[in-house]
Amino acid sequence: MTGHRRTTCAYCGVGCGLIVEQRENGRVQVAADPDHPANFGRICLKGASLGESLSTARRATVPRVFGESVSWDHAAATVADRFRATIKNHGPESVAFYVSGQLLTEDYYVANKLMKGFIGAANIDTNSRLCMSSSVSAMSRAFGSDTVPGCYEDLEAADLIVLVGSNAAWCHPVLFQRFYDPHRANNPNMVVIDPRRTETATKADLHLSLRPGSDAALFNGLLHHLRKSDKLDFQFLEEHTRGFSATLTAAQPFSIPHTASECGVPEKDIARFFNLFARTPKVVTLFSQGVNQSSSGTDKVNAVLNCHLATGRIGKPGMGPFSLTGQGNAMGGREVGGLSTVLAAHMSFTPEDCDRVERFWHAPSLARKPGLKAVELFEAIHRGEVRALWVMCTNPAVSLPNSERVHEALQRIPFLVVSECEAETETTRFADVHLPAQTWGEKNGTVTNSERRISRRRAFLEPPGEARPDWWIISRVACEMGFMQAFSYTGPADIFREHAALSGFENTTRDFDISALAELSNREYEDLAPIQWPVNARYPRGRARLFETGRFFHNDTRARMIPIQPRPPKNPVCDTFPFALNTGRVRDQWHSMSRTGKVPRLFGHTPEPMLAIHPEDAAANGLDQNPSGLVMVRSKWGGLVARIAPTRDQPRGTLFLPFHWNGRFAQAARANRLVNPATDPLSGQPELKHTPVAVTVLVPRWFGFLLTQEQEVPPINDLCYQVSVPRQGFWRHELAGTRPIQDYARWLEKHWGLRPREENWLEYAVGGGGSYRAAQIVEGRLNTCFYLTEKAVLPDRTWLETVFAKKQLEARERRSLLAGSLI
Ligand SMILES: Nc1nc2c(c(=O)[nH]1)N[C@H]1C(S)=C(S)[C@@H](COP(=O)(O)OP(=O)(O)OC[C@H]3O[C@@H](n4cnc5c(=O)[nH]c(N)nc54)[C@H](O)[C@@H]3O)O[C@H]1N2
Ligand SMILES: Nc1nc2c(c(=O)[nH]1)N[C@H]1C(S)=C(S)[C@@H](COP(=O)(O)OP(=O)(O)OC[C@H]3O[C@@H](n4cnc5c(=O)[nH]c(N)nc54)[C@H](O)[C@@H]3O)O[C@H]1N2
Ligand code: SF4
Ligand SMILES: [Mo]
Repeated sequence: MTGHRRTTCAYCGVGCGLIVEQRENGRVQVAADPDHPANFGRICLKGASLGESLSTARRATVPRVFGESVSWDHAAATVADRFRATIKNHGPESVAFYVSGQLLTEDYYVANKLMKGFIGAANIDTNSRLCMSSSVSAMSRAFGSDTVPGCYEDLEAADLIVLVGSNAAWCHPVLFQRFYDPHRANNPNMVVIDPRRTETATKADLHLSLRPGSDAALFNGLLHHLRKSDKLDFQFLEEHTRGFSATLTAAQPFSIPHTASECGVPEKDIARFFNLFARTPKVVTLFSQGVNQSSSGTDKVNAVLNCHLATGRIGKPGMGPFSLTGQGNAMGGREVGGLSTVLAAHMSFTPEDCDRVERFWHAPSLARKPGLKAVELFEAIHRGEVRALWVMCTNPAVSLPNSERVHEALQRIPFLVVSECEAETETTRFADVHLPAQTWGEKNGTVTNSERRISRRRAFLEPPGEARPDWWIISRVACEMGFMQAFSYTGPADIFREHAALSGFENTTRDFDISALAELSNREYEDLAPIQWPVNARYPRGRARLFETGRFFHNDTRARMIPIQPRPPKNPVCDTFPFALNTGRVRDQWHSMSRTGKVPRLFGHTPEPMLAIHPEDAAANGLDQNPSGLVMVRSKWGGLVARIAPTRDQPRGTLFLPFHWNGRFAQAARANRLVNPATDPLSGQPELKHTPVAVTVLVPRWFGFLLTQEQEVPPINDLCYQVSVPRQGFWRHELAGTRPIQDYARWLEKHWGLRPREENWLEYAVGGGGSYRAAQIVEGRLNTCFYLTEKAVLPDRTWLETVFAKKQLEARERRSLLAGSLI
């Protein structure tokens, strides 16, 4: 296919519209869609580089069963037989699906229907459990429904934006640009609440660097202050809420001095924030993983919602609480009911809902109670209760906490199926059956973004080999299990229509209703323009905001204020593990890097897994005296090696490590080896932002780096640190070893396939192996350079990286090579 096609971005929940153009030469150009209401022509670097991520080089192209390539018939029969046998012998609860907010709505719908309606258990959970389940629980508790009340326009209409636990400048960049423009004078006021001084915080008018985990105290304090300064909307409270007096009583002790001491923030900053909030009616509070990923995440979100309900600042232009969804279709997953704790189409496990869904699906054995939540699910595998697992579109070996234990579970489970587009991930290594999935650019369907806007993903590429869309794979297995009638879909449009019809089925009380889309023709589905739900007879063009009239989805139409008793993180720091480890994202990588890892320029920003630490903490622990910068980080759950990046942006006593790195690019730097599996009692969301750890110096025998045009090589066993990333035209390998290298040339030849014996090899070695530098120029171009030392400082990589781009080195550049910078 050549020409233009509209679609949405593969990555985050902002849900930007893109226009892809396939050129005659096979190249794909990706640009922002000027007409898409999520981004109106804006794009970020990850989105803009999607065209460079399309290589099919490492893709899965045929089904594999026990390591053998097989036909789809064989693979589907194997999966169906093993699932059927497991269910027969051990009951429906002995099987489970672990799915993903990156599936399309149609994929997700079919997976949920198969598990909850036809297998008859609710053991389908999703990586969204790790992502926004605390927000789901809190909004359900407050509103009686999992509803994001507002829309992106509210961010532009607001006078004050409060970001709680969100690094939106990096993680929701286009949304961030909608309310922050460095060239504009009248940006709304911005308050950022985050222990770290993030990129987002540097743009804020006020940054509250609060003590990790103290957000509930902060918002209790705010509620109390709103009351004291007479900013409560008593009419709204009287008419539209319940529980406010108990809630205000619980907030009573949180005076400004008390809040300041609980949060470790100066009183004057607390007062400034409280006053700004009190006097600004048009305020949007955006929240994300800094509050969700906590053992009290649900309470923290309710503490935020309380403040908006108490002031009636909800459902109106420019104001409201706003949960940021992370993955491109986390919201779509919630719509279909992809979490084990809900049923389908925003229905729960009440007898009426079960009866309704059972009739709609003609389900032979509908699940009647919630299933296992993600972290519990992997524990149930250890206990032998779950014996067959199907993982789709997620990489739990990297992304679940306490990952050594997760690896053991993946090893231990009698039958593991993985639907994955890549040929190899840390999870597929454990798979008995690997089903090759299509991915972005190949698949057709819909996604829903953070503001409830449904948009189409459209295919524009030929899938490699036998890769298939996820809805097809699941339906194929369902048919093989004997559920032909319910799963004989001919395409995603069939599934979407059914999903839309279910949302409107006997619906008098549910927020999620897209019944006006249930009759779309295939053509109309193909052309579907972005639209915000609900989309029904009353709102045929969708609806920007809910709760305008103060009516909520609890039976009595009133929202609930929830009294909050703040709780500290489950596992406190102690003498043995004195640092609080925080984990999260970097600007240019996406999760376990399966797509962003294919784009060399995305490694420019953060080429290594760096551990952020305050310089005084580094000094106090002797870490600054170690020229390699390498450290061992240990927790009760595991250990890893990383390089420190001292920065005053990181508060004392805390550390930050990105969770992206895994075995493919870095040996032993997977953050979740360390992370505790503590979860929130209501949402089951793990506390990924707080694990007590210890940090000690790691003194390798030698350390260095190798830049080479040669291809990627397998990890070398006797290294204590190896990070290998692609850069434009070469690979960058950061290395450290515990054993001395006797003969550098031989070592390079053996492990890296380099040819140091050739004439064009320049080298320089000092005294018995203390230091070694080498470079090789082939046909006038830099082909390889290698720098190793036992204790000295290595040259900066920046200049050398630029030399790789040169077709012909100048004499001065050649002379400078072994120095590592222009002399
Ligand atoms: N570049 C990039 N963008 C992404 C993703 C990606 O992988 N890469 N993933 C997407 C997904 S799935 C998600 S869920 C979103 C996540 O988006 P964000 O939630 O914005 O990202 P995180 O880096 O996980 O965490 C946000 C911040 O929470 C802070 N934090 C830690 N502890 C606390 C605390 O106790 N209180 C407060 N107030 N803050 C705290 C951290 O310091 C961090 O800066 O990003 C989406 N966008
Ligand atoms: N320590 C720590 N851990 C975290 C977090 C954190 O902040 N700290 N954040 C958590 C959060 S919020 C999230 S969302 C998770 C994300 O964690 P994961 O879900 O594990 O992340 P991804 O790397 O996006 O995994 C998606 C996988 O699906 C594959 N894939 C892509 N497209 C398709 C497709 O169409 N079909 C199929 N079948 N496969 C496909 C990709 O190649 C990739 O292997 O991580 C969580 N883990
Ligand atoms: S902001 Fe998110 S959806 Fe938009 S282009 Fe960037 S990664 Fe894609
Ligand atoms: Mo997420």
